[in-house]
Order: sequence, then structure tokens, then C-alpha cells
Amino acid sequence: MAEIQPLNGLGQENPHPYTPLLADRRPTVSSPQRRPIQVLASVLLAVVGLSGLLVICKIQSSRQPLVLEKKDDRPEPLAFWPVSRGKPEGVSEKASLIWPSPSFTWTNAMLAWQRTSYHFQPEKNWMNDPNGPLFYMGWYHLFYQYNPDSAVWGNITWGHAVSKDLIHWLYLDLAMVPDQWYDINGVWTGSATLLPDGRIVMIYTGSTNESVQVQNVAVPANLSDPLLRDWVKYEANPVLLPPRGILYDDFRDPTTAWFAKDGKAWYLTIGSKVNTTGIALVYKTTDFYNYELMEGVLHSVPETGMWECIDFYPVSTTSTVGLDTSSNETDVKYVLKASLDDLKKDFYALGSYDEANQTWTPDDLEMDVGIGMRYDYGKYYASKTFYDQYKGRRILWGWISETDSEETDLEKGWASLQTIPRVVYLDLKTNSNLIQWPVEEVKRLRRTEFSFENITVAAGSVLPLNITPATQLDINIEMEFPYSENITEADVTYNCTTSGGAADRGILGPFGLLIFADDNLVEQTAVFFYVAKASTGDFRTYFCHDDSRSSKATDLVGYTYGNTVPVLSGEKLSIRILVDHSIIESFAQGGRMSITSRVYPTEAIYGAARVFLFNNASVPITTTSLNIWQMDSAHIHPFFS
Ligand code: DQQ
Repeated sequence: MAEIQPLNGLGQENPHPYTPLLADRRPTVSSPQRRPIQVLASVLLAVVGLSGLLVICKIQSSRQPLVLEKKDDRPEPLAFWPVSRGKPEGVSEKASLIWPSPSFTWTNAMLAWQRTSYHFQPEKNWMNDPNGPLFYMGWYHLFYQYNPDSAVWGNITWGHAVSKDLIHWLYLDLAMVPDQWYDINGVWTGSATLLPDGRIVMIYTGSTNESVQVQNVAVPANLSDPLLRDWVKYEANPVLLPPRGILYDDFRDPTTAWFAKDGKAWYLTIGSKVNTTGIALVYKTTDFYNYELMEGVLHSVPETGMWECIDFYPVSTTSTVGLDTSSNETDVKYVLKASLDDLKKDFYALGSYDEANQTWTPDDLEMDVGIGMRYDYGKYYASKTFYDQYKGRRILWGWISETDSEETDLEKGWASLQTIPRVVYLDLKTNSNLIQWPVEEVKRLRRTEFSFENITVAAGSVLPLNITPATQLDINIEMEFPYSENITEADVTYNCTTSGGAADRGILGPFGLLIFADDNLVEQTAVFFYVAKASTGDFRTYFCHDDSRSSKATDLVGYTYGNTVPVLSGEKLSIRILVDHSIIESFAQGGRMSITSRVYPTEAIYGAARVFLFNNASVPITTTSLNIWQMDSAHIHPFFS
């Protein structure tokens, strides 16, 4: 029997040519991949090198200043790492944390490949948060934070695009530009409220001529235009200034308003903080021009810092249909989501809403906002939902930023994507988490299907799947849970981020898929499970992405992301993966958990990108179904009237 080596193809020639698995053909059981001792030595060296690098990155991360409260108070940038332009403005750090920043020569072909084919992105330049999504007169509208002048954050305006199906999009003219004293430093994030009489109110944050964060109102100029092309800012803006006790730049991102049960007023919430406590302020209004600050806060969590882009909505506890934000249903839980400025991560929690006291209470204090569940454990931020009254569902958008350097973004001329819109509802099996699932419309892009059945992946092996091209895919895989009665305890201290990623050799993991892998496995992005078993017999299943070997480029930093995902008794392990050039969006266990990666391979691109199954556990893993569709490109282009 061949000795099993860790799956880590860093910098090696592939010593074992393989026979790719053909679709619709039942494969034979694979034999473990054998690698020579010298290869193992170089692998170990590479692992040591990588770990060193990781340690450096971690040291630098821990030295990162937590909150940059005001431009004036900003600490001097530390000499050993570059600060990108957007960070002090609340936008994710994108530059490499390695210093001196290594350079890499990106070719035009490499950069061109990174542009996605069925995710929403503007024609060019910078985009961040999704804003004011809504469905109106047959059209889905997406507004977004946009810099019309450059591929880095700044001069923030509202871009605008419309779609009939959430997949194909038409770019429209800018909806709002920073042209008033109250938003001259940026037309920042906001939300739409559809009134029962058919009117639409957009409330957004403006950064004033003195960089004070205020709230403003805008309405469509012409409600009979289904494309809502022109927007009029209210003449008496701003409608809200930061209240007493709140810093001038800690007051932003109003939510969609919800109607009071007595039908007499609207409420909305706005993110803020007091010292290091993140808070959700509540305002009451009857006309959207005059507001009353409610006593207390909707909710607060100490040590979570500034809450940006709050979202607040009901989910049914009896059905997976979506609910209007103003729903009067009684069998509901309320979702409170905050985007944590300090961490640049979106956290949510489930709880109950007390309208009389304008408070929200989490079901589980240990899973409160900012300390419990996240929408997505990868690159993902500033999300927002809306109720799609046309199809009776709630849809979630999220901003996916870059993980390359700002210099490279300028070179390629664009930065950031939106996720595939996801339907969101309560997981009626667990009752304790949400389900997120790509909208059904995305299936319309499926083309050639490849089906593989009952593949057994031997311990310590990789199996190529014969799919070319493999740059636009929808992958659905189900695997048997690796119970292994002979194993009494396995890796109880496992952690996606701090353990060895996909190159680890464990007992019940890691195993899964390698995306954007070249033939020699030098470049690969792993999407995998890792199962831990306590001596009590309890299992804990981790779902992770390992980006650390996604590219040979030297000006990137790759991480391993992930967390535990609930797997109920009798369930198989399942993953759906949407692959679209530089983005990989994964959904484990039917959408109980998701992870998004941005990766920039240099060789595993175009026709050289391959997909492999891998298994670095010490037990074989069997797939029960594996279907992969090559995906068509969406039509995303300017609207010509
Ligand atoms: N982005 C907007 C802010 C928001 C931040 C500015 C979150 O309104 O707080 O572009 O990414």
C-alpha cells in the first residue's frame, strides 16, 4: 500500500499523471497518490514557510488599530503595512498585509479572466454596498455604492441597474450623485420603503461638507416610470442629524421602515455606537420628513463597535415564504443583522421584537449579534435584504470586495462584486439559523450537465473531474457522512482558521473539492468539510474554504475561512458551489452556512482550470451524487432607450 502524503502541491511538478473521471461513467476506486520523499520534504518546507507567513500576517492583524473613529484622530499608519485609501472611510482593507509589499506582474490575460460572467458588477470602477433594493412594476432594482471615477472607494454616488429576473441586468444612469451640502462627501448607504399607496421613499445617509453623517430622503421623480430613472432629493434635507451623545460620524445606514401594528406610524433603525458598544437606534415617523427618536435602543451589544448597514426583518416560523418587513404575521422570529465596522463582517441573530418597548431580544444570548452567527464566513459585507412581493420571498444581497491589492484593482479598472441574490428564510428543521440559497432564476444559466455517481475517494487522494472549461460552474455534491465506528475520538480542537487547511491530514477530514486547480495542483482553492468527534460520540462538522494556495501571485494573502455547520441525524453532507472566475460562493447543508472567496489564480485560468475531488482524511469518502453544470454568462450591459 502506498504511503499517504498530505495533499499539498505547492511548487511541484505533478509526479502522478491521472486519468480524469469522465462524467456518467462509474469510476473505479482511486488509489492513494504517492509522492516521493524529496517532494514531501519540499512540501514540509513550503508548509513551514507558509505558516511563518501566516504568523507574520496574524501578528500584523493583531496590531491593526481596531476602530478609526474620525479622520482627525486617526493614528499614523504603521510603517510596516500599507493602508488603502478606503479603510478610514469604512471600506475593507484590500492591500496586501505583507511588507514590503511584494510585486507581481499581472498580465492582461490574467486580469481579464478575473471579471465575472454571471455576478453583478458595474461596467467599470469601484462598487461597494447594495442599496435600496426593491421590486417595482415588473422590474427588480439594485442601487449600489459606486465611484464613477475610479476603481478605489471615493466620490460615492448611487449606481443603478434593473433586471427582470435578478440575473440579467441593465445599467441605468446614476440614481443620485453627491451634489448637495448634506451629501457632498458621499451619497452613502440607504434603504427603500414601499408605502401602501404605491409611493416609494428612499432614506439614505449623506456625508456632509463637514463629514457629518445625516439622513436624507429622496423619492422617484416619476412613479409611472417602471425604471425609476430620476430621483428627487427632498428640499428640506437632512431629515435627521446625529442625536445627542452620538459622534458626528457614527450615525449611518437607515433600514427599510416597518409599519406600526396600530397603523399609525412607521419605525426604522439606524446604526451607531456608544464607546465600543454597537447600537441600533429607533426612530418613529408618520410622514418620513419628521422623526422622533425612541427612548432606549432596539438592541446593543458591548464590544462590537460601530454597527453599519443594520437590517431588521421578520421570518416565518411555519413556512419558508418571505414576509414583508411590515408583516402582521404572529408566527415569526425577527432577524437583526449588523455589519461590524471593526471586523468588516456581517453578523445576524434570531430573536423576538417587542413593538411596545421598541426592543429586540435574542433567542440565545450566546448567539447575539456580533458574537454568534454570520451570513457568510468568507469575504462578505454590508448586506441588505428586501421583500420581493412579486414572488413572495425575501432576497439578500451582499457586497464582495477584492482581496488583491489596490494597485491591481486600478490596473484592471474595477473592484468588487455583488453576491448572487440569495433567498433567505428560517431553517424550519433547526429553528436556530437562517437558510440562504441562490435565487431559483440562476438555474436558467445552467448548460451542459456532468453527473458522477458513487465515487469513493480513497484516503489521501485526489481525483480529477473531466470538465473543461471549469471557470463558470454550478456544482452540487452530496457525500456520505464519515461515521467510522472504529474511531472513538477525532480532532476535537479543530478550527478552520487555525488548523492546517486543505493540506492537513486528519482523521475525519479534510475532504471536498479543489476549484481552479491546475494540473499540478500548484494552484487550488479548496472547499471542504472536516468532521470532529468527541469521546462522547458527538460529531461536530466544519465547513471551510482554503484560499491559501489559490494563486502563485505574491501580492495576495490567502486565508482559510469557515465554522461549524449543523448536520442533523441521517443527513448527508452537501455543498452547492457557484464558481464564476474570481468568485467562489458555497452553500453547505442546503444553505445553513455560506462562504465566499475571491481568488486570483495565474495558471489555473481559462482552459487550464480544473476541478478535483480530494480526501485528506484517514477514511475513504463516498459521494452519493455529484452534478456539475457549466454556466452561461448573464447579459449585463447598459440600457439604451
Ligand atoms: N459603506 C457606506 C456607508 C456604510 C459603509 C459608505 C459600509 O454608508 O456604513 O460607502 O460598507
